[in-house]
Amino acid sequence: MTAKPKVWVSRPLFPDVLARLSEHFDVEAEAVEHRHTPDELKRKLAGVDAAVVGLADRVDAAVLEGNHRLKVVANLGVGFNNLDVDALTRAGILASNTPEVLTESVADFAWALMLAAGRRVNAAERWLRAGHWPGSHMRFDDWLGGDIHGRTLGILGMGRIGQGIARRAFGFDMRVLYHNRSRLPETVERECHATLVSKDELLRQADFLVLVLPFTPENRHVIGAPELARMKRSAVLVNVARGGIVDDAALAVALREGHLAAAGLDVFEGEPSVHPDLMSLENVVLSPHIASASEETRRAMADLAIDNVIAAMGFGESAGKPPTPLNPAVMNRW
Ligand code: 8YV
Repeated sequence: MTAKPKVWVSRPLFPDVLARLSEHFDVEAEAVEHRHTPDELKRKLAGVDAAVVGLADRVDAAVLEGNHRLKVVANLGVGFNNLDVDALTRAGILASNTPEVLTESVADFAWALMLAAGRRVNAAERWLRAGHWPGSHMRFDDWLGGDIHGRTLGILGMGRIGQGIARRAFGFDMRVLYHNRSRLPETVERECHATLVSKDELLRQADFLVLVLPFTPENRHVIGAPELARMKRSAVLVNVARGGIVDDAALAVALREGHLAAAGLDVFEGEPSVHPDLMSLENVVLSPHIASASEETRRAMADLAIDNVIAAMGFGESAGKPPTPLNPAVMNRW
């Protein structure tokens, strides 16, 4: 009997998903979350035919150097700024990501951050849990947030997730503005009740500004001190995209000095570390990059990642046809 091809899974996954992978592969799955150094990653990838990786694994030319065995790298995420797709393509390695399956859950979570930051849910809960309510003589005008309904929602980056966030705004009777590289088809604009404006206009008019851009070198610090200065002092900023899109130090200054009312952040520059100034502010809601973390969605992401591995490696019903490849043409060279 010929040996099964080998797959390395860089982070713990659902056991039943791993079991499905084991039907075709010899699977080595990390049992605990661990950030691999480039050297560790290089060693792990050197001994396998396919890998399932996460955003903490930076797969670049240096890591791939001298690797003549690896065929597939499946990313557990729609964003793939951790993959150097050009380097993977040059090496003849198929890359895949997990689009679509997480769109609605991330849109839900953007709303969770908007609502929590806008209405000060987390700060109020911290105060209550600390036992301050009894005997506090809470005033009628304590804990005031800003309304969400009837306000202007601005979306920077109007891909699938941005559109999901926009569609939800209808129920809150909000006006929706967006800025994007290109204008959406009119039918989609109508469905989202969204109007294209310049970035400057978006910054000036948004009461809630939600960032859903992919992380590219051009998008680094798209929101920094100059942009924050153009926003309303009553505005709330929400980031469910990537940390480097916002200058976290500048954001902390704006929040502390009242140039911005509040923020809701799921992603951070240099995560899992979070800028200490953000950690100490009351008017920011912080979550550890969990926008896609619903039971259904994380399962769908894991399933999709391994479907790519199984199909690309020539197994299962879709053999030879991975569902969400980033560089499918490499397969013609196999
Ligand atoms: C993460 C994400 O992949 O899909 C993305 O781009 O950022 C997330 O869904 C997820 O948190 C796993 O780390």
